[in-house]
Amino acid sequence: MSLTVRFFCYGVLLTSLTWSLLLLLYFHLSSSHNRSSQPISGILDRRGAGPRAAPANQGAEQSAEMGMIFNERDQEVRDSGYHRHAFNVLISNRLGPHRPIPDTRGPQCAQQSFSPSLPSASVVICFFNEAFSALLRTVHSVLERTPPELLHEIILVDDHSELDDLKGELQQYVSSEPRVKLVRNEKREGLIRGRMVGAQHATGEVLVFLDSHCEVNVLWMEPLLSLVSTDRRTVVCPVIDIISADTLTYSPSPIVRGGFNWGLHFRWDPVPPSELGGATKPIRSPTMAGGLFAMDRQYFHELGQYDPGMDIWGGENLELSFRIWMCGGQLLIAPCSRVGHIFRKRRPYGSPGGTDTMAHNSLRLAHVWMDEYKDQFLSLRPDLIGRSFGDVSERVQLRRRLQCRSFKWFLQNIYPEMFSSAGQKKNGPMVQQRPLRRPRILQRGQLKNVGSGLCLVAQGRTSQKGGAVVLRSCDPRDQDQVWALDEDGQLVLAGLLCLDVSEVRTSDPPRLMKCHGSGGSQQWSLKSHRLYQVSVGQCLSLQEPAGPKGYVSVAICNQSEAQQWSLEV
Ligand code: LR7
Ligand code: MN
Repeated sequence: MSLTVRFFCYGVLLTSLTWSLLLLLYFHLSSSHNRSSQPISGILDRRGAGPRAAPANQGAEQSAEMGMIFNERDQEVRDSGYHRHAFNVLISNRLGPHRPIPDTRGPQCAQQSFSPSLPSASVVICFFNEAFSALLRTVHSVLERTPPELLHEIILVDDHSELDDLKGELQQYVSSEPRVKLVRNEKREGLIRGRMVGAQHATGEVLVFLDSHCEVNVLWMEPLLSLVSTDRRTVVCPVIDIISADTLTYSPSPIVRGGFNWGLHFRWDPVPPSELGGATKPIRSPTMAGGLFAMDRQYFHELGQYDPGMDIWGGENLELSFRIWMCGGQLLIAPCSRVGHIFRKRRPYGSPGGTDTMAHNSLRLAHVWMDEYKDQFLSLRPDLIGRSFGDVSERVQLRRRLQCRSFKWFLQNIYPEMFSSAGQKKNGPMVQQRPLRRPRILQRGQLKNVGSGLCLVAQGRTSQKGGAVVLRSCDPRDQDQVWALDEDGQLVLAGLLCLDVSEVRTSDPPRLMKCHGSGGSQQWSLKSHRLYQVSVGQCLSLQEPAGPKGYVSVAICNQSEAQQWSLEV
């Protein structure tokens, strides 16, 4: 080895050592900081590691680099977390049980006042194999953001989970917190019978159901209880804010209401102008998403709880929604009550025996509640005609006993959208709707790798979806070498496609994909010349040893020149 090369190697070694030490120190500090339950963004900013300036919302904005991978252990937590839970458990663990979240309510909500004598609530959270940190954050957000006099208890129903930390560690936690009770199912029941078990144990006046990966926002409980106490046959949902599965960032949802299609999939619909009252006025909703709502406890029982013949997951939300409206109640969304929910791209668990419980449950609800309209469902699902769905006679009797109205009445009076063309077209499964917005471009230019002096370009055609990217000699006149970095962290090549990584197979090289606008796999942060991939937790790097092909990959972040990039004209 020549002297210069040796010096260079020592230099790199020294720099990376210093860097690793600094990172170690920073994470040690930020985790002890976390335990003392102050906002983590504070320390990131102070230590100069925070990617953005202190945000307007009281430092609630979370660091984009929260998911950075430092070693194999981090990688393992992240990868097994995605596998088991379908979200970024590494970030969830680092966030810990408390974190500040932005107040996403409309400005007028601050002016709302509530009766001093609201009823008290039993919060029921049913879970199966939930990530412990997410479950704990759900519970803590309730404990910390609900006035003690309104929180009668929290009932956790363990639906026969298999994960170790949900056994001993959870038990220990619960025995230290008198307001939290834990009930364990002896066998897997599914979320529907699971919630019924929770309701059976509850003694508060109002039941409030939550999924096990939620975070409730400021003054979330008051609007729910206030509406239920005014009319005990009113069932109330909060607005469900979005917690990103990849970055755990909390962001507001637009105000939409619940609908469904003839495939009996839930969907979000725009609120018709006739239903819009004002920023704080509740909105009538034909259906609920299912997981998050408040209901008078006695009324829950009078109305027939849930259909105990429904298994594991799916359909119970439409069944309860139809039942509420058709049998004399109403379903509202309180725009000033906000609860975040982790939206995953897939459900991380199956059902015992692998049955399609959504189909089974939908058949039951169609036969009990939809009268002649069940044919609309069956004509879309001819595969289900003749499939057995168990005995529904008790539910039919319930409908008779409660003297409920017809499904036709429900459609005509509560969900007239179903008859409009818009209502009939969309038959796909539930999609998560986001407001349309064109993100602002922050920076534009060639993306030059400092180590090699080469520029990042498409390997094949710039417009080819799924195409790889490679390093080639820079040509400032070539429009196909121009990248734009926008405020959502998207890196868009030639105004066409976005630089994207596979969240599941992180070792796959990055590629060009249609821009999806929901962060995660397309969210990058360019800081100190490093291009950090937010959901993978690693940095864009020239593949070493640098071969003539100019391949790039994402790798554990370091200070080497292979990971130094500049975006400039
Ligand atoms: O076998 C099971 N046992 C359980 O205890 C399966 C699930 N569960 C638990 C699970 O841990 C979670 O806490 O039940 C809860 C809901 O399950 P998820 O989170 O897998 O459901 P989801 O969020 O994908 O689906 C929505 O639709 C479901 C239909 O059955 C339920 O009604 C969910 O509560 C509901 N979630 C929401 O409404 C949150 C907002 C989603 C939207 C839009
Ligand atoms: Mn959920």
